[in-house]
Amino acid sequence: MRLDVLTIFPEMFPGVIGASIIKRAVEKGLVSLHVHDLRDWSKDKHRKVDDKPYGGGPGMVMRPDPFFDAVDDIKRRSQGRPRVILLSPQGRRLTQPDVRRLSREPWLILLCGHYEGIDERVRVGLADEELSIGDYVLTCGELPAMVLVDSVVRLVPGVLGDQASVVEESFSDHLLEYPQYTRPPEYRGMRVPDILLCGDHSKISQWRRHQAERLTAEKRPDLIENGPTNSSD
Ligand code: 9D3
Repeated sequence: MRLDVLTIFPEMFPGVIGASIIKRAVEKGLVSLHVHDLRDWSKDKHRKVDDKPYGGGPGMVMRPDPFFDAVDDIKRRSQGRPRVILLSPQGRRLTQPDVRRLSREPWLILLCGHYEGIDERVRVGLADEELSIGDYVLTCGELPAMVLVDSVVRLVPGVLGDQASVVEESFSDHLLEYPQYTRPPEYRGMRVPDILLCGDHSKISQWRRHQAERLTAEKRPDLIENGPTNSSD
């Protein structure tokens, strides 16, 4: 899978990319990830990519042409059709089914916007879809782009060492996970449940299933009522 990110803050990415499973995926050649500075496509001598809003009002708006020119240039460098995704608070909320779908795409281009807003023509004429990562306000689309990259890259075949865990996840994602324990058997007065030490694997499976159901009902009743995604998606 190829991923291109268009941003005015390219320096935000290397830390996240270099310190995670994403780095291994890139090193294994499973994913190629290219972060581009949108200002490289500015025609202005000060590398400006925004301007005053038509019709007046406060703040600035990101111009459409650097986005369109950048996507044109990036497309020309590779063959195939990329899926262009605009990260925006107005987008549909990203869920695991979207992540799964996007992980099957050969090529994604991610467009990061800003609090000041983006010229509407980017949404209408350039983006194939518009996604948000949740109902809270951030200062920019760069963190959401990293969230999307992280969630999608981990599902690219071969990226996770243990593919069984991904399969299992797709069967059980309407439930939270059961509680996990490791040594020591007692810590600060808190004991590991005896059943996990008894060695009876069918009993242990039963207990884990029951705990998963109990924890989900307690912490995320919405998952039981609506299935893996919220009904509003
Ligand atoms: C002035 C009105 N604002 C809408 C609430 C505009 C605005 C705020 C914040 C425009 C962009 C942003 C920056 N956030 C994103 O670009 C963004 C985002 C987010 O803030 N929350 C959740 N998902 C996303 S995806 C991109």
